[in-house]
Amino acid sequence: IPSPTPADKFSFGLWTVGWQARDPFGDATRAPMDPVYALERLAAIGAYGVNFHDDDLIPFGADDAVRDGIIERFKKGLADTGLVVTTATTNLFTHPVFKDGGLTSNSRDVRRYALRKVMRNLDLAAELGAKVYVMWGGREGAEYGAAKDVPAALDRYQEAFNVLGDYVVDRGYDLKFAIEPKPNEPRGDILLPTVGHALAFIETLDRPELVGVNPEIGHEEMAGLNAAAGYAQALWQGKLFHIDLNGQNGPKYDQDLRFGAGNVRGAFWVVDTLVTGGYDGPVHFDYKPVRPETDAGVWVSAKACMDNYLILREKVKAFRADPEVQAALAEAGLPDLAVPTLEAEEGWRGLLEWELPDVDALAAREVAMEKLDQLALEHLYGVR
Ligand code: 3MF
Ligand code: MG
Ligand code: MG
Ligand code: MG
Repeated sequence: IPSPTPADKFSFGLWTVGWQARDPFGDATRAPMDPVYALERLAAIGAYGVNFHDDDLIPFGADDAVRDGIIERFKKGLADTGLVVTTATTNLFTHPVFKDGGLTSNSRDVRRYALRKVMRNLDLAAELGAKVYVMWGGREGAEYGAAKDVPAALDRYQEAFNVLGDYVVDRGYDLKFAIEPKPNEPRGDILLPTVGHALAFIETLDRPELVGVNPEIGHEEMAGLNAAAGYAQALWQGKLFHIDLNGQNGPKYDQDLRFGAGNVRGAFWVVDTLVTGGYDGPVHFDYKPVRPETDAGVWVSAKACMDNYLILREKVKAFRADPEVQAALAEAGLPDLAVPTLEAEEGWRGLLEWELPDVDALAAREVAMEKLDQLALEHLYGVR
């Protein structure tokens, strides 16, 4: 396998490699990670970019002098390592003030405070050159039906995106937003639970062009969905502004396994979708090195995320270039799907002139779908 290089545009959140592995049942197994150490280790394994929640870099409540010192030191780390800040995001989920949500909390003061927290970190994101601002609403939801008025909460969510859109435009920031859907966890049910919900919501905003999606493989699979299909529709709508790649084994808690672990077939089709669809943004991993690992295992897993992407990228390219695959695609009717159903100018009137086909013959037509999928599996299994 080729080694990861910055040209591959791999990026990691500070919260991924820096996760201390605290879970609902157990304390941290790893020490806090110095963000500059993270930059050095990421650069050493061939990463291109980094991203962070405000509180990943600057501890919640730090005073201005501390904050400025941390930012200066981080900037120096970026300059020394050549890493790029690709995106940034806001932590609106850890502090108890956000126990009932941030932008959609029932408390108006919490909502106003949450907006200020986002605005403050948008300033830093712009200063550090991030191009995308991720919005994951982990606490925007509820456990019980009556506890959240969903239409009212969506009104407030919409209001928040409209105000934040005004903010980046008025400030002249070159930033777009990417909504990250997730069905549940930490809330029992989260607003904008899937890519589809988010895409529909975006069209209701004042500036829909400023907002896209950041689908995470595991989050779609938690909802029992085919992640690749979500990425494909987001690309089709021009809304795939960012990606969170990781591994998941079906609908259960958010596993955040390293990319390539978990649903391997799903990962193959995600990479196929990204490569075939021409996605050219950062290839970002949002995963958690498993709790038993020490620092050594953290860096093994980070490198493995990139290696697995490169392995799968080679495999999907070989799959698409294989003459047997191309023949099977033709047999399965894929070229025909690319042809518009009606002739130009034909319209429904022209369609009425069309002589109806032999339906029984059409029903009996050959398809090569089993053959096609077996070819994909053989590429994935490494026997082709
Ligand atoms: C949670 C997530 C988040 C988001 C992040 C935005 C803590 O399941 O996936 O990570 O990715 O908040 O980038
Ligand atoms: Mg996740
Ligand atoms: Mg996560
Ligand atoms: Mg994520």
